[in-house]
This record gives sequence, C-alpha cells and structure tokens, in this order.
Amino acid sequence: MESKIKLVKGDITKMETDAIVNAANSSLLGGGGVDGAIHIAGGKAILDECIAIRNRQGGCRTGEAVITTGGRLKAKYVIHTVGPVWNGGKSGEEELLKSAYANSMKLAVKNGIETIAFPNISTGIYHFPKDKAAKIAIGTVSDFLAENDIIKEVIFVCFDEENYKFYDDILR
Ligand code: AR6
Repeated sequence: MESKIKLVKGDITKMETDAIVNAANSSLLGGGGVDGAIHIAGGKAILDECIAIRNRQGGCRTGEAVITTGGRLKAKYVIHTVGPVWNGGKSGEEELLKSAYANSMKLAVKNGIETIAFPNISTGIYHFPKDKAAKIAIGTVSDFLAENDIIKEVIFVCFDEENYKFYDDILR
C-alpha cells in the first residue's frame, strides 16, 4: 500500500490540503515564522476567529489545538497548535510536542478533514532540536494513521533544508 505520508519542501501557505497546521503560540494572536506567514496569507478572518476562541477559552495551551477557517488560503481550515519551547529536554518537551501532533490529528478527524499539512512545529523560534522533532512528528502521525482511516494524506512541509534532510532520512 502506498504511504499516506508525503514530504515536500516549501511554503505551507501554498498547500491545497483540506487543512494546514499552524505552529502558533498560546495567545493565538499571531507572531513570526510560519504563524506570521499564515496570518498574512490567510487574512483577517483567521485572526478574528482566533480572537473569538481566545475570548471563549483563553487561548490555547501548549500541546493543544484549535481550529479556524483558512480565510483566503487554499486550505479550508487552519489548525493552530502550540508546540513546546525547548528548554533542555527535561521539562516534558518531547511529550508536549507529541501531544501537539496528536491533538491536531484528532481535531482534523473531528472536522472531517482528509488531507492535512504540518510544518516542523517548535523547530524555529522555539528551538526544539530538529532531528528529535522529526522523529516525534513522523512517529506520532504514523501511530495515529495506523489506528484511524479518516485521514487519507499527511504532508510534512519543510521550509528549511536541514529539516527536509532529517525527514527524508527517516521516511526513506
Ligand atoms: N511554511 C512552512 N514552514 C515554515 C514557514 C512557511 N511559510 N515559515 C517558517 N517555517 P517557527 P516555532 C518553518 O519559528 O518554533 C511564532 O512567532 C521554520 O523553518 O515558525 O513552533 C509563533 O507565534 C521552522 O522549521 O515556529 C510562536 O510564538 C518551523 O516552520 C513561535 O513562533 C517552525 O518555526 C513558535 O515557534
């Protein structure tokens, strides 16, 4: 059987999957990196829904996920998840990163999403080691796909060459 996991190098805002995942922060009010790029490309509708969620439940905790419209993006939805800040590895960072991927997948299933694209959560401004993060991302998504057949395709979108190489080595 062909794998449901694909790897591409590029900009996640261009993806035509049902949903793309955002590496957000707990405020849900936007930021730099992929978060900034998604809000710029998707427009104000995304931020408006983020603010509504924030008013309702006070943002999004690390390891959890929320969903909004994709606004002007090709993707219908954005799933915003918050990865951990790397702090040496003794503060539950690996478990929290795993939760960020697993909770994003769960929320996708709940919303009937069949195709989803992930960025390399926590590996930019949050400084999670890229090799460790790639193993966790692929491992968590593979385990989830083995137990669930709603999601037909998961695309890991690597923006930088270093991440791409780690993913490529593991997926090969
Ligand atoms: N498409 C795909 N990946 C991208 C893009 C893009 N357009 N731009 C950057 N990346 P980061 P974090 C990659 O810093 O580490 C924000 O300010 C980048 O190469 O975006 O989880 C939030 O508001 C890196 O591999 O997210 C938070 O405050 C990966 O995306 C904080 O940064 C993640 O890097 C979250 O930090």
